[in-house]
Amino acid sequence: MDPEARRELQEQRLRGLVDRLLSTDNFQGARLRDLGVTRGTDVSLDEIHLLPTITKQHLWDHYPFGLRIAPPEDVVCVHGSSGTGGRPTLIPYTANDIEVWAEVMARALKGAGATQRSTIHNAYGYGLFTGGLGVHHGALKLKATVVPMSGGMTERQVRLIEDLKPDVLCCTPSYALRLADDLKETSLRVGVFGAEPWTEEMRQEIERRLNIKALDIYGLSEVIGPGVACESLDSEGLLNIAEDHFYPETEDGELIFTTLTKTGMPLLRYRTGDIASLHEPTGLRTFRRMSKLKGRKDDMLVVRGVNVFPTEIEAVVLELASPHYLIVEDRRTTTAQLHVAVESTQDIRQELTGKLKERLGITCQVHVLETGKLPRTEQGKAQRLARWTQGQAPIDGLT
Ligand code: DLL
Repeated sequence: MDPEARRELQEQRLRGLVDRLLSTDNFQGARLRDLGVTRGTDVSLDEIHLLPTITKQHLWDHYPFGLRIAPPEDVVCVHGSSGTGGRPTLIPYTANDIEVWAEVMARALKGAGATQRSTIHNAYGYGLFTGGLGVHHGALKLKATVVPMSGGMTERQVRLIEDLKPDVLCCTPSYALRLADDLKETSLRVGVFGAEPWTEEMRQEIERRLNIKALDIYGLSEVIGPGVACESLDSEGLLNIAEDHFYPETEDGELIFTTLTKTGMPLLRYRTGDIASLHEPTGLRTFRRMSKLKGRKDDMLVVRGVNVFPTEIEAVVLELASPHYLIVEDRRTTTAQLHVAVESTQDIRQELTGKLKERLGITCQVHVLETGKLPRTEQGKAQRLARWTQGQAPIDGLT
């Protein structure tokens, strides 16, 4: 779509969204009225940054469905995430929202080279988590064949990949590596991996071990699930944002999305907590793009005044060790320490400590463990960061 026409469509949709929010007396509508906004045409895309943002805290304050604007009979399903600190976030979807989701996911899969003839092995978890069903809706829309494996039971996954010869693999990047441990030559050509942070170094490792092209997909349940943005075969390391449905902004590096077309629980300027940069389109594609995620605001570690994202540590670790690692933030005393536990058969402690110091500017305590000593993720998102505030270390071997 021509960028100018796209912008017009976005503005029209933004105004429609504001009208929908104003038609209810709930939180987002009331806030707009307080600002003197009485109808959609009072707002414009150029001035969207003047409208208030909404955060996860607001979602928790109005738990479970206080921010829903659709009548209950229009809600067709609920998704969400268990979230930080075990506080769930729940999102009600209307039939319209599912249609939007299927559309953006079909695009994402198609951009990865999937077609109606594809077999998509879907090892994202099915359930409240949006990964499994998001890919599922997109694959159906594309009329591809989807194998709804969900997560876990690796032996059976390997068997079905060998038997059904899928060309597309969808799962978390850490699980792709887990599968690579047990898979030999496969029919797979491309993987669509996301839901957790992963680096270029991790991408190279996955591509080498599975002999596929590994693409990054981004999304969050509050906005829709996977499909908010996704790399395509031609997108050169950036993720195409489905910005006809999800209008992106950044503020201090943080991504903010407005769900232009949702009707169940639409969000105006949702602060994601995710850090990335926005880029203009190039080539034949006309959507703006975003960088791979640098990290989450709340995952940023501040160690002796230095800001460190776990992804920076991952990039260094993968130069020397296997992709199974754990960062432990040791806050037992007032001077925080970072421990980095890796698996290797060689004594790489000194070299890794040196490289980490060079990249981060701080000295980390490196622990080299035997292969298999660190926990593997069979289901859900990989846990790369543990906090140690008192008592026993989160894993054996740390002092
Ligand atoms: O993780 C949706 C999803 C499923 C995306 C499958 C991609 C593939 P939530 O469980 O709500 O939704 O978690 C959303 O996960 O705010 C990011 O911090 C993180 N995240 C998602 N995708 C990526 C990615 C799904 N590609 C949160 N890279 C987001 C880094 C990601 N982090």
